[in-house]
Amino acid sequence: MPDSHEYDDGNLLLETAKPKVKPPKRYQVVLLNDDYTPMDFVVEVLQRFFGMDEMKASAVMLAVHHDGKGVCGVFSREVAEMKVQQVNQYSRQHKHPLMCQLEVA
Ligand code: TYC
Repeated sequence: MPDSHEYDDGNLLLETAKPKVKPPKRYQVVLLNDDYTPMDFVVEVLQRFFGMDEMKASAVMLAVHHDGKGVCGVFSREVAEMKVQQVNQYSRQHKHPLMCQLEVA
């Protein structure tokens, strides 16, 4: 049996190609409020892991304190997962219940 391409009648068939790559999803790293983690510790976490200066970190910490949760940053999945793990591990090491989680942006 010959290959099907040998039956090619020479007509060019043009189809609209579907885009092969979608833009990568972005992931929000979200900090949750709790009643026990000291405010200073949250500010330190935001500076250490998210590169915020003290003013920005204080503003984000207070927003989380008042609203229940808040976005620390938006990253690729790999980077967001790493930040969540680092923040949660750092908080456990310091015996604070501070929780950080990942959400699709
Ligand atoms: N609510 C905490 C307190 O009053 C402070 C706090 C802010 C804790 C933000 C967690 O993600 C947080 N000490």
